[in-house]
Amino acid sequence: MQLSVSTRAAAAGVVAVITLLAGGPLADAASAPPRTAAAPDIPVANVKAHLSQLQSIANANGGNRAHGRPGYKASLDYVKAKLDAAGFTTSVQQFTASGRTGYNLIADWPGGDPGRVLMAGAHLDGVSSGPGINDNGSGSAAVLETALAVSRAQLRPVKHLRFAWWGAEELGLVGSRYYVGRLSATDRAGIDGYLNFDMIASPNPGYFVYDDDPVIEKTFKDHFAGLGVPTEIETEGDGRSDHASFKSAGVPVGGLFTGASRTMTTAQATKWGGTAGRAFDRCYHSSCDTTANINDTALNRNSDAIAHAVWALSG
Ligand code: DTR
Ligand code: ZN
Ligand code: ZN
Repeated sequence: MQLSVSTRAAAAGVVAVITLLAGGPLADAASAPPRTAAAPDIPVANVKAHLSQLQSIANANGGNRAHGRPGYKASLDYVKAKLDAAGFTTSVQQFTASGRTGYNLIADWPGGDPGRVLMAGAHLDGVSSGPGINDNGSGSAAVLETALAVSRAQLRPVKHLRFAWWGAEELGLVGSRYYVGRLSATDRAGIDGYLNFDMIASPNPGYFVYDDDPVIEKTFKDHFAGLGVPTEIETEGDGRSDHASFKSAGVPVGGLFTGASRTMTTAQATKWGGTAGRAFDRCYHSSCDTTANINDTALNRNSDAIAHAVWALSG
């Protein structure tokens, strides 16, 4: 049957649509994720499941996950197993602190430019007085779930992605300092940025953004602004978490924080809906830092912000 020109054009359009829907070559081109595809939502239920595992580990190991105690190595083994199963290349770096063996866990996502590394990390140890679920199970679990999301997406960023879980932060940033101290000058220069997440689900949460590097800071601030969540600059003290050693080595750093023992002001409570005059985390470094010491909204928002930054900054 002879078709007119306009009918052929219409038919071609229909074929193209069918091809696209059928996953033909057009679909391949159209469905291939662009390099800067938006980050996926991080299921907060998954993050909370990791926190439950860390709580169980503490319960089974004297109530804590502190450096040099069984609960720390059990925490590391849990995180490592998840990453190995998801296709990461993991390595465990040993060091000694206060006469006890400590461990850093490093997980590399295969691919990307080895000379342009984006890192995201959190300290995995807690204090000896409690299970350390907000400090810092929250950062550890959110970084873990972000790494698993990279695997689920089979992300192929321009930069090489490396995730890290530090030991002995509570003894004085020991594990991260050990890692940075053993980097060659070339490896150090090859780290484009380090993102740190230490206490990101405090029960009376503030939304604080590190202001060390303007590009990283803007990435987080714009993300929260898009959600209508006001943020403040983290001012509780430079050098008080694992980004400090990277910053000292000249690596651009950034991160998120929901507050520790300082009290929330009236202005902050108006801004964030918290409780003025109450500490951001009343269980900071205490036995009550359990899975009950977590604000789910803050955990959810910050987990999604971490994924957004990893996707956006890894190109
Ligand atoms: N040093 C962290 C808690 C902490 C206190 N101030 C800040 C500022 C930025 C990040 C973390 C912190 C700890 O006790 O693990
Ligand atoms: Zn702490
Ligand atoms: Zn901490």
